[in-house]
Formats: sequence, structure tokens, C-alpha cells
Amino acid sequence: MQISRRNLLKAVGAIGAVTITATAGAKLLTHKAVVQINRAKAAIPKALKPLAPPPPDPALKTPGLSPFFTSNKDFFRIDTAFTIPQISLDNWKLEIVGLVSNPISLTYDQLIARPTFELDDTISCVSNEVGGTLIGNARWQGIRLDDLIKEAQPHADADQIMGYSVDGFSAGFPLAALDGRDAMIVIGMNGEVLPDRNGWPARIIVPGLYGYVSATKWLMRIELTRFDQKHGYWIDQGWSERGPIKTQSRIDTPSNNGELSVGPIAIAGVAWAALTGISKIEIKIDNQPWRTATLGPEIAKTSWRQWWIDWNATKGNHRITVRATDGDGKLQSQANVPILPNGAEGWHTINVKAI
Ligand SMILES: Nc1nc2c(c(=O)[nH]1)N[C@H]1C(S)=C(S)[C@@H](COP(=O)(O)O)O[C@H]1N2
Ligand SMILES: [Mo]
Repeated sequence: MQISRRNLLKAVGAIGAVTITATAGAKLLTHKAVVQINRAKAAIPKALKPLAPPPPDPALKTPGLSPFFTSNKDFFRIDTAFTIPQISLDNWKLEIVGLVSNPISLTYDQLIARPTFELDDTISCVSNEVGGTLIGNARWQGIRLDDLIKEAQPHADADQIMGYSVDGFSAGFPLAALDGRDAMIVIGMNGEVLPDRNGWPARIIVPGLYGYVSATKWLMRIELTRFDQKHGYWIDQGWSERGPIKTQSRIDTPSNNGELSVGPIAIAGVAWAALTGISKIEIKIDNQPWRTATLGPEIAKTSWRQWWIDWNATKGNHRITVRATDGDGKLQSQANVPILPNGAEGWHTINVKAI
């Protein structure tokens, strides 16, 4: 068979196109592979004073109860990135700039050579609905943010710390939030090098603040600035400039609108109050009086706390509500408040049917 010139060109053109695509794909793959090797090779040093391992996890005895630590695999992911940024350490630096007298620039090796500490901290998305799952608890490892900021010598007029990601995201919080709390530049999560999806090679965590105003992943720059000059990514889209995490409690088990067997069953869940910890959990079933639940061990005031209570379920439909009191004795808000502009409020209530 004879191939006409036109068809030959078509064939070559097509092959050409395929080749180009394959090369681009290969380049992408190579870059990703290099980054993965980078990350696999990154060995973060031990924390100066590693935290003690947690006590036996009550979740092991109560099916459905959230464990102390949310595994990296199960950790919620919230960000604006279509694909996870692949950062090569060869050209990554962390810079601290803006209204400072002593700008700082650190390579990854310089960053992780600094003393690190560990923190058990629950992070929450402002978009977490009452009873929602956009929340997780982890043992984070990192470098103290207040030390670094102090070293950069902020000017007197600076009142905001803005983190910038390589993908254009930004999040700002008050300089005054560095009031001694354990804010950090995170390099490790639950004993692993910080995973890609949670911000490799570095992110910020500020205990007590929602992620959208603080927890910049794929961090590359920290700028000392002013609230009246710069807004983080979400602020001009209607979200509040300040985002302290609100006290919440959640029923993990039994599940909402589920069926269960008549007889003894555990009602269990988690509760969190950003910096004070939880002092009390109460449960109301139908029209019975509030009952106080058992609290699990407090591993840190910044960490969520497990709770549980026994219940003898009788045949029929039931309504179960939980409410928390924080470490200062303040009862969680009952008001039915939506997530926009600064986080949901309300008592988590579920309906179940015992058969
Ligand atoms: N670069 C970048 N960092 C980000 C975001 C983002 O969109 N881009 N989202 C923030 C928000 S809104 C939340 S709730 C947390 C979620 O952190 P996680 O994905 O590790 O759970 O990341 C924060 N950091
Ligand atoms: Mo979020």
C-alpha cells in the first residue's frame, strides 16, 4: 500500500504530538519522582524533648470513637490546590520579610537544624459544620514560630503575620497571637516527615486558630505586615479577619439516623476548646435530664478530648444531644450559627432508632 504524502504527514504529525505529550508527561513524572525522593530522604531530627507516648487509646475499646491521633492517611484535606504542589528542596527557601529589621532566609537544612519540639494539637477548618469531620488531631513537630519572628525583629507598627504558599494561598493572623502558645513551623506530623498533602516541606500551625487564617501549607514566605494593608486569601470572600476556633463537641457513635439494637450501648465522641481544654461533657437523651459523660485522658489542652457514656437503649426513636464546657467553665454556644463568616455554633444532635 502506498502512503500518500498527506497521510504520511498526518501520521508523522500524530506521532510527533504523541511524542511531545509523552515527553511532557515524563518530565512531570521525573519532577514528581525527584520531589518524592527528596521527601523520602528528608530525615527530620528528633525533637529536643519528645513528648511521652500517649496512654492506651480509649478508642480501642469503643468502636466508632475517634482515636487520640487522626492518622496521616485519614487526616482531612482542605485547600485550593487542584494538584498538590511538588516542591523541590533545591530551590526552596523559607523567608521572613516585610516589616522587620532583620529579614531571615533559611534553606530546608538550616530550618530543620534548629531545635524542634512536639505539640499535640487539633486543627479545624472554619467550614466544619456542627458534628462535621473537617477536623483532626495530630502530634506535630516543628520549630517555634515566636523565636523566629523575634529574631526577625518586627517593627512596632506590624500587627499581622501572613504566611504565603508556593501556590498563591495566604493566611494572616495577629502578631499578638504569639502570646506564648506553641505556634510552629511544622516539619513533621505523627512521627513522619510532613506529608505532601499537608504541606511538605513546611507549614504553619497556630493552636487556637482555624486553618484559613493560620495554617499555610507549602509555605515559602512569612511577611510581617498590617491588617489594614493586607488580607489573607479568604478575607475578601466574606470570611472573618479573625478566626479563633470555637468550642465544639461531636457524637461519633452511634451514627445519625442509624438503627441500633435495644439494650446497653456506648454513646461516645470528641470535644475541643481551642486553648483551655474540656472540663465537662453532658448528654441529653430525649426529655431526660442532662447526664455527665466520662472524659478520656487529657493529652494536651490544645488537643481534642474523647468522652463516652453508657446508655440502655429502649425500643423506638431517640434524640441525643451533646454539649461541652471548656476549661474555663464556659458552656459551648447553643445558638444555631452557620459556618460563614467565622465558624459554626450549636449543639450536635442525632436521631437514632432502637429496634
Ligand atoms: N497553601 C494552602 N494552605 C492552606 C490552605 C490552602 O488552601 N492552601 N487551606 C487552609 C485551610 S482553610 C485549612 S482548614 C487547613 C487544612 O489543613 P489540612 O489540609 O492539612 O487538613 O489548611 C490551610 N492551609
Ligand atoms: Mo479551612
